[in-house]
Amino acid sequence: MPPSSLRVVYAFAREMHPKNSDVFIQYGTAGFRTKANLLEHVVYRMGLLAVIRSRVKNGRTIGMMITASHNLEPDNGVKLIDPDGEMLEESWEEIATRLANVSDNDLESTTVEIIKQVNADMSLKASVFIGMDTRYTSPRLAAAAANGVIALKGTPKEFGIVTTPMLHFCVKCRNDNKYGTPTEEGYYEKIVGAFKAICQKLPVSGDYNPTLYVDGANGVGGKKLNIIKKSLDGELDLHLFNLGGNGGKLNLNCGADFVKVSQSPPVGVEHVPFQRVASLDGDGDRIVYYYLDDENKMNLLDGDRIATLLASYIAELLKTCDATDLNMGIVQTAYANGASTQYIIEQLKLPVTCVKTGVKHLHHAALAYDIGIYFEANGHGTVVYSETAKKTIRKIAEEGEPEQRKAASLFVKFIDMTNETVGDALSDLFLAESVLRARALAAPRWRALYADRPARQLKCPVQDRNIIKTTDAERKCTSPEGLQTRIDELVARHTNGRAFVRASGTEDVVRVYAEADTTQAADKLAAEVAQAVHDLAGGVGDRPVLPE
Ligand code: NG1
Ligand code: ZN
Repeated sequence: MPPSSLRVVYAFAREMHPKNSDVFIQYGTAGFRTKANLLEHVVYRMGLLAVIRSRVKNGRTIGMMITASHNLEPDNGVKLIDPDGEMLEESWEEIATRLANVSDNDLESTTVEIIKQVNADMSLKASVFIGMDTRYTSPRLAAAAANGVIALKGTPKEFGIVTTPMLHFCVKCRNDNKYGTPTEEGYYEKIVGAFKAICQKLPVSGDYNPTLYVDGANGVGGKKLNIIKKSLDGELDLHLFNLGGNGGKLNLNCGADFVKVSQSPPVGVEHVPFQRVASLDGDGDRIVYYYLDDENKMNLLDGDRIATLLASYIAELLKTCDATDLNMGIVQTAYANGASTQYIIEQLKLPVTCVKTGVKHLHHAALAYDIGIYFEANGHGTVVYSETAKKTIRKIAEEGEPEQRKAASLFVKFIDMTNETVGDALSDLFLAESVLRARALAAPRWRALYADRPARQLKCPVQDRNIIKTTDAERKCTSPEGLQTRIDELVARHTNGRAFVRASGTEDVVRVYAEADTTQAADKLAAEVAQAVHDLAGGVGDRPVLPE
């Protein structure tokens, strides 16, 4: 396609999706995310970029998801999905940022430059899958995305309202038909089908109760569970709350992020003592569990707990299959509770890798293992299996001794139930429920596997969060000068203290995390570190901390 035909890129921009804001916007941990009214031109331009990316990948399908995940309703966002269902390759984030910020007048020439820079063959076909969450601003943004795709003569396919992980799954299936069928139904068939097959092999026993309450965060995940519920043949007795009706607001005082950060139960959910509740986030890629005890005390089961639960069960299956030469490890971030890391190393005797925040980092590190389990403490995670691991397990399921065969055939279903492309609240829910069922476990015994260290997370407003630079998987801060020394002094005053700070990739804040041996001490340490950030990193306002 000669550059002259890119005139249409400008025409669409000017007529339909003009850039009407000068606010600089950056492709961060989760793509572009900000107030929805600042995003239309950005999403249109990402439609252009998705087509270029598809052509660079020889016409393989690229995904575009319109969502701001756990953020409140006024926000929205867009992120690109690479052909294997993974997050956009990191080196393209800068290109995305450049394209999003140029003026409408420079859009055509910048597009031409990018096409040259990445060496895209514009004569190839290009395919882009577009999905969106339930926000009222999403349809308009999805239309802008489709226009971007059309402007560069790509083919958009709209999936309507889907969870983020469903779209990742569909992109992967479209490019690799062995993985599954690239539709929402194909997703249910594979993942829910595998869960039902596991239930057939594992009758309910012991303390496991198939009743599960779910907080849907008034987002898309709960809606999809409502569809799935009808096909579960009673294997799971789902009670769904916060499905978006009754005036419930997306992620407001509910959902996985609220539950994890505030360590308190969501509104809108009926509570029965010791009843397991799964709390999803707005776009269905995060899940945490919790229950209230008979004194109404919150007992959280976060991403670290899900990771350790899955890991211990997979390790047992591997042993029974006699396939322990497959190596297995867990990937966490600095936000993982210290007690979980200790439990993995000392009790599960598995290796742990610690990486920077952001699923793309966890995902890549997990691929280094035959079986890599990765979870952020906030409940975003999954399991990835190497081709060798899959082949080995399938072979044992067919040719092994009877005991091995039994374990391996459970394992095969476990693999099918996993959305390996990205953390997926629904797939994780079925994985966790399967393990609880296999182990005949109730939530209190799951929680008794180790005792969390008390922790507190805070956020601090500063003039420019980019002043904070970190190293050692974000556990040490190298800028501004003196901040790390100050943090070290504060931490040293607390028994079992640990604290770190980093700039958020999704919000204009610096995040503070602290752990200590009591809740009071963790709260105190977090507040002290926040004060240090305020003093040394250009805090704005009189208070160092914003409410979560
Ligand atoms: P930021 O805002 O960079 O901390 C948050 C989460 C990440 C990840 C992204 C994407 C925490 C502390 N951070 O990122 O883990 O999930 O959002 O949604 O939970
Ligand atoms: Zn999310």
